[in-house]
Amino acid sequence: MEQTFIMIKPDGVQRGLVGEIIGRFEKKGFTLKGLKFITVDRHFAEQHYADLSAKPFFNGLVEYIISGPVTAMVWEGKNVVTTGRKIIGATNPADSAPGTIRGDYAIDIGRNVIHGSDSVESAKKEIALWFPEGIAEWRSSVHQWIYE
Ligand code: YYY
Ligand code: MG
Repeated sequence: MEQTFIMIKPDGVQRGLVGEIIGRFEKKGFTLKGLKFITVDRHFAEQHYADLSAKPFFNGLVEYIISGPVTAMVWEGKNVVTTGRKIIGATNPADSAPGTIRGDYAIDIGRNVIHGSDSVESAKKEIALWFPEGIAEWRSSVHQWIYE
């Protein structure tokens, strides 16, 4: 089954949005497979955002991500990468639809509350980076009530 990497950024943690955000993924029917609450260092944040290292906002982005603890998660389910991105909303909260996490809880692009992998390939890379120890092996007992 497909997996994605979701991270509640330091602003989402500071603003008390962890429970709300986890609830949205849980209620959708996705399965939580990994979760940790950690502050990452500069080198780690630069690795996570390596693809964006040439962008003018890269340094500010790294400063933001290391500014406090984040909630790192692995969620599993059919099409969870694409659907997770829809739940999160557009990168710039000014363009995120109401009902999405960024549309409901964010205003500035540099404080957009949450990260979600943009493809199955980057999800695999990000899960390996953030959860080198591996993730939980379990199957929800409501699986048959979510999938036909
Ligand atoms: O995947 P997503 O988070 O929606 O956007 P990315 O293009 O991967 O950029 C990562 C991160 O960088 C974004 O969530 C906010 C920040 N950022 C920015 O501060 N300014 C931009 N013009 C573009 C992105
Ligand atoms: Mg991205």
